[in-house]
Amino acid sequence: MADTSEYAATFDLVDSDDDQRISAAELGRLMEVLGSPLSEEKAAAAVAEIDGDGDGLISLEEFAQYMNRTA
Ligand SMILES: [Ca+2]
Ligand SMILES: [Ca+2]
Repeated sequence: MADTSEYAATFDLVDSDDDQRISAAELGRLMEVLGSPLSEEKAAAAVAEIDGDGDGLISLEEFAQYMNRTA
């Protein structure tokens, strides 16, 4: 089980509609804010890479696991 508390603040920042899931649209918005906009396809591909259970959305748990993997 990944330590999610470390990533909760970042996750909340990206999750702009507060449904506790990061969608491809929210990820796209984040990258735009960070100055490296993603195409819709790239955002969807990035979500698919992080999405562990295949529901098309990133949960905090999946986000933390991904961050731990890439750290
Ligand atoms: Ca959301
Ligand atoms: Ca998921």
